[in-house]
Formats: sequence, C-alpha cells, structure tokens
Amino acid sequence: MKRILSGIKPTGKLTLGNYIGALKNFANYQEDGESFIFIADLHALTLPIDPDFLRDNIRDIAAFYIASGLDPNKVTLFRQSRVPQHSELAIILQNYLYMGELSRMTQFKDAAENLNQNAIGLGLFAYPVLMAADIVLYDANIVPVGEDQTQHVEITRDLVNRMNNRYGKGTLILPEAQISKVGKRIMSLSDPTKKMSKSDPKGDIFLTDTPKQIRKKIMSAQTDSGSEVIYDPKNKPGISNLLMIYAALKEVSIEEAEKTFANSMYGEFKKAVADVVVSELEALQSRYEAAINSGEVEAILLKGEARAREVADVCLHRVQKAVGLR
Ligand code: ATP
Ligand code: LTN
Repeated sequence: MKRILSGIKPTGKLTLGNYIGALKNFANYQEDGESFIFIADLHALTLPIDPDFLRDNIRDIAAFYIASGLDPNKVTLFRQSRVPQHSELAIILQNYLYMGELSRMTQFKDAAENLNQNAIGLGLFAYPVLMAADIVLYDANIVPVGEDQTQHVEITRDLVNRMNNRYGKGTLILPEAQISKVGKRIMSLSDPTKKMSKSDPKGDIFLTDTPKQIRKKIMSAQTDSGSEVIYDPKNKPGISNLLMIYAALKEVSIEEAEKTFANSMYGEFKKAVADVVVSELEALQSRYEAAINSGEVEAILLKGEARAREVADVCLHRVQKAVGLR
C-alpha cells in the first residue's frame, strides 16, 4: 500500500493558496493509501514567531485538517514536535546533505535575503534536512505539495539516492512530489506576480475571512488591461489567477473555466469567482467551527502521535542500523 505524507507550517493564518495547493488535495488522497498528515511546528520556529501565535496556529491547522475532510480514523494526524523520531533522524541525515546544496535552496535564499546576515538561524539553513527526515521517516511514496515545495522534495530524493548508494538499496524509500495540475501556485490578489503566502499577507484570502471580506478582496483584485477572460499567465496574470482559483474550486479544467466566461465582462467574472470562493469557504468554516467545538482535536492528535511514533521507529531503527549506531 502506498504511503502519502505532507504537512503545513503553522506560521500564520491559512490562505486560499494553502487550501487549493495543499489542504484540499490531502483529502483526495486518503482513499489511495495510508496518509500521514502533520503540522510542521518545528519548521515554524525557523523564523522568529510569537509563542501564543504559534499555539493558536497549531490548533487552527489541526481543525482545518479535520474540516477539509480528513478522517482521523483513516489518516494519521499529528504534530511533528510530538514525534521525537523526526529530530533524531534529522541529526543523522544532516551529515549527508552538504552546505553548498543547502545554500542554493530558493526558499532559504529568499528568506535570508530579508534577514540581518548575523541573525540567520542554523535551523533555517538546515530546513531541508528536517523536511527530508519528515518524508523518509514514514517511507512515503507520495508527497502532495504546492509547486514551491518541489525543490525540497528533489533534495530529499538526492539524499535518498546518496544514502542508498552508500548503505544499500532500501535503506530509504524514494518519494515523489505530487503537484496538482490546477492550483499548484495561487498568486496574490494585489500583486499576481507574487505567490499568495501566509507570511506576506497582502493580497491573501484567509480561510477564516467573512463572505464580505472575500467579495471585497476578489472584486478589487488586480486585473489586466483588455476585457477578455482568457488564461495567459504572462500577459494576464490577474485574470489567469482568478481563472485558476475558479477551476480548482469547481474541479474543472482551465479550458472549461475559460469557456464558461467566454462572453463575460471582468465584473461579472469576478462576481462568479467570489461566489465560488464564498460558498466553498463558508462550508469549510462551519466544519472548522464544529471541529473546534467538538473538543476532540487534542485527542485526535494524541492518538495520531502514538501511531506516528510507532511507524517512525521502523525507519529510524533501519537507518541507525545501516550507519552503525545499532
Ligand atoms: P510561508 O509564507 O510561511 O512560507 P506558505 O503560505 O507559503 O507559508 P507553507 O506552509 O509553506 O505556506 O505551505 C503549505 C503548503 O501549501 C505547501 O504544500 C505549499 O506548497 C502550499 N502552498 C502555499 N502557498 C501556496 C500557493 N500560493 N499556491 C499553491 N500552493 C501553496
Ligand atoms: N516545507 C513545507 C512544510 C513541510 C512539509 C514537510 C511538506 C515540512 N515538512 C514534509 C511536505 C512534506 C512547507 O509547506 N513550506
């Protein structure tokens, strides 16, 4: 049976980008194999974050996992920091990823650019080591993520090949990124040349936004010159982004979405996009409230963590044995 693994860092309020690029897909995979979906709380510490804010974000992601349709009886849901095997394996694996390749990672370069050179934590630099540990620890075959995470899965694959060449085939399982065709990269509504991301909230739609906020943001989203609703990310990034959002939520192809709006003006098109987002997020929010009010989130995580520790021990022991620690 295939193993599926993914996670989200609790660094801020979840966005529509997180939902379309990651969250929404997790539920689709739960019937395809054994899924491990976690909250990457250790990764959230790689940039400065307020402890109470972090705690709130962790709880929110857990509730959104449940709200997005992940069934705790089928999927193992857990906090990364409660499964010490992640840290133990990362300490071993850090010896097999090299300074040169780590310093070329785009996410590191982008984050480091905005920091004082003397205040870049080692954890930020070593982020891919921990992420590789997250993935291989569960012998994951499939890693559903947004497009921006491809490089992290690639470096994990390099590491797996390196370990397997050195210690024998089967020491680690080779994972593969799964990136959804529609919605792999949702852009900011205020600047459609930039990714919508929770750490740069300008132009974001948050999963907790009210219908009024959502409509306002979409109706004032930056669009392009001309009046045709066509998919052309280079020349029409704003309209293309809205088409992408529509297609992803309606689960239709971009071509089908284009056809639907072939005779529409921008205003009419934006209204239709807003309707779809509002209806999807209203339903999601009511399931989110139900999850929080059920009082069961903590128990679900504790159960997931017990299971995750059991599964993780198998790979950790195998690696310890391979390298000579057992
Ligand atoms: P941060 O701003 O803190 O870096 P982020 O909003 O980019 O965070 P992550 O926690 O890094 O989000 O990502 C969680 C998942 O959501 C990843 O699989 C990532 O690829 C996906 N994702 C994030 N933003 C987008 C986006 N704009 N479009 C599609 N997928 C996205
Ligand atoms: N780096 C990812 C979060 C993450 C992750 C993982 C995703 C940490 N470990 C393992 C998939 C598999 C991000 O969302 N920025």
